[in-house]
Amino acid sequence: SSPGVFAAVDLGASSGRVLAGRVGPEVLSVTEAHRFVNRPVRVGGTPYWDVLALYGGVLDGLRAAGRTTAGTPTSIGIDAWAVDFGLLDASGTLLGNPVHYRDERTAGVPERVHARVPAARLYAVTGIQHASFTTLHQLVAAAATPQFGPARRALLIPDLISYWLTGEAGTELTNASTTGLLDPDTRRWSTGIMAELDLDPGLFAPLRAPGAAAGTLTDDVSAETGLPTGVRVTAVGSHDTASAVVAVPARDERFAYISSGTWSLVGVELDAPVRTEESRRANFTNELGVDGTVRYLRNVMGLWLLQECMRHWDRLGRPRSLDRLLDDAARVAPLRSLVDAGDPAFLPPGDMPERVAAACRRAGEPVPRTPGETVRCILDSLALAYRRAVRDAQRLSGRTVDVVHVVGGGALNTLLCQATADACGLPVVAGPTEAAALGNLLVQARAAGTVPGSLADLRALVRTTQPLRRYEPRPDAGDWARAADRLPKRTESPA
Ligand code: ADP
Ligand code: LRH
Repeated sequence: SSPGVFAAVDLGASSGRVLAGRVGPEVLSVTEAHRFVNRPVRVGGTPYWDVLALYGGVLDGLRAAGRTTAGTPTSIGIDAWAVDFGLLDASGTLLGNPVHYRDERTAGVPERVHARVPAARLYAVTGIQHASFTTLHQLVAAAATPQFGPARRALLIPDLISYWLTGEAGTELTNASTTGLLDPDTRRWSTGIMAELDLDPGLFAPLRAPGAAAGTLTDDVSAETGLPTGVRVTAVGSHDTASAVVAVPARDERFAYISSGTWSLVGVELDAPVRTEESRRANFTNELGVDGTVRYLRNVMGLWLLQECMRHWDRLGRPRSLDRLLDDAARVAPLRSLVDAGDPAFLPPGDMPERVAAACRRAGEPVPRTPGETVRCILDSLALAYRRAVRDAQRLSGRTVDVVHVVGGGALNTLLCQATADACGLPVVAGPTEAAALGNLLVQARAAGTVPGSLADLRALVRTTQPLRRYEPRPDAGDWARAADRLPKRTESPA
């Protein structure tokens, strides 16, 4: 078959992009049609996603995608960050801006939820990590607000964009798994858990799997973007991490991945969920992947720590470029100061340099005095958290790995990639950077029949067409095992 043309919309927590791609046997050529910032807006103390600005960026991107040399896309796929949703009334109108998962409206909610459904039972049914921000906790918080009265539908972010493009509502499966309300065995809603928490299963649109048809562009969208009305929207792994894992260029199953962006999602790919008590206490999550896979992973705080430091220095009127900060950090002695990069204290927005300093003080670590020292502390602490997650994933799942794949924007951070190889004692293969968009394109292409095959075949296509960089672990790069003992062990999830 000859290559097909597809557009991928990938909305990350820090930026959105639309890529146009030609995909066929031995062909995976992509052009970035449009990139735009994703800047959450704080109103009255609540951080919101500016979802109309994002949708505007999607329309601009689709218009641009139609004009690249790749040709007119026949299908569009949408992926975005997980857990968040918009509420719609009976007429399909959005009821207010989606609230950012970093909002503190869920404070105290997990405790209330666990009083009704114990944490151990939730994990036994859904296999989903304990986190303040899961959709389950957000919905329980939202249900207590007046806005919820007229709400008839909750659409996850990529499903909301898809709805606006096509007029058809659905809930894509990989992202549905992040709600904490899905049973990964049946791949259906856990209506039992929903009933125990007074959540109406009818709030969610019908489930659809990656590869399924999700509608065609409305006349209005066609006029806005200049794309033909016949252009399809295809469900992809609409959870950005699910799409990113599709595009991990692994040769076989013995790999760990780090999907490295605002978050670092660190884990392995399995055929079945692991829901042991040990796994629950280690706060590993079982999110659904494409083709019946399970993404068994831990959320590590990620480059958010660095983004939020940069935002703080900007606010102070002392902006620093990423390149300069990474150069400065490279000159600081390795393993100087370490913090627990999974500490929920780092979750909300705020003065991150001070929060990092405070964590160092608490742990008896040298307190960073300069931006370079702060950034070095963040990168070393992330690498140490990756080491722990890669080791824990293997121990808890029984899967052995011999390589760590780093995908996403963080794959461009050479200092972090080398530290990751050193910390894990394993080779790191870095790239592709736009893994989520590539995984999105590949699943569309397969649904359209322009590339055949299994997940392994799709990965081979990424491996043979995309630039990758390899880092070997250096035996003399510091004592990471001893470093791991410097930090107190935190219990990851509630009893
Ligand atoms: P998200 O999808 O969560 O918005 P991305 O995958 O786009 O995140 O990754 C964004 C991050 O990638 C940035 O915060 C930055 O730390 C890192 N990054 C991007 N470009 C570079 C670069 N040239 N060098 C080092 N790091 C980079
Ligand atoms: C990464 C991501 C991650 C989720 C978080 C909310 O963008 O989707 O997989 O845990 O955002």
